[in-house]
Amino acid sequence: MTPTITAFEHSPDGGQGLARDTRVRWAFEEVGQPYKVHLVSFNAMKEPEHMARHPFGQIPTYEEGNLVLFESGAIVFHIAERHAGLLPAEAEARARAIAWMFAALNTVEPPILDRATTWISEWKEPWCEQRLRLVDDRIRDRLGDLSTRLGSADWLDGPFSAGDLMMVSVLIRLRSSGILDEYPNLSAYVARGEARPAYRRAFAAQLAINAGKQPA
Ligand SMILES: N[C@@H](CCC(=O)N[C@@H](CS)C(=O)NCC(=O)O)C(=O)O
Repeated sequence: MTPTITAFEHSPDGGQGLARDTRVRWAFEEVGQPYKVHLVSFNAMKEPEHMARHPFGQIPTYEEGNLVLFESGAIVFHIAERHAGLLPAEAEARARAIAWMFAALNTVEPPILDRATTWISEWKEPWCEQRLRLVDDRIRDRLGDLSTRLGSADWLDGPFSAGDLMMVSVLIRLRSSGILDEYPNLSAYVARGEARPAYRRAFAAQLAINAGKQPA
């Protein structure tokens, strides 16, 4: 059965690939699993039909038969568990790749999201600039350590894995801030992820929707 995911009918980023369906599309593309997309408007996301799929009224979701999942991390993990290509077969390497997925979502993404929230919701506040500086310091703490750990390696732990897919997806959100440029090896890491044919197909598919084109 072909899984169906949900995505924004009109993404607030206009197709820069920041909406979290992109990471799910990327995982599908890496493992060669075709998928369908059900587009939802902001209003429809808060209607009972979608709230039954996603308790917080967000995208992305994943449906396959009776299975309904939400949370991009859980969805990518599910795809990676079901198909070869995103998690190593060897048990300890697999556990480490999963740890990197959690690190991306739980340790690196939070201050990056804080930055977005500050820009979007708090820009009128007199303390916005001060808060932004503090948030950027917290981001730099994480990126500094991540940069040290990555060193000159291509990927975080051996071959490309779901851990890298998630980490690159999270770091991409920093592009417009310029902070990533302070860490050349992380910029190169993100560029390597974006250069993967699977990422390019995923990006193009979500861009086509946001540019008003029919998906290929
Ligand atoms: N932790 C969730 C976050 C989901 C999320 O924030 N989705 C955004 C799009 S990227 C959304 O639906 N925003 C609209 C809203 O929250 O109303 C995940 O990783 O899936």
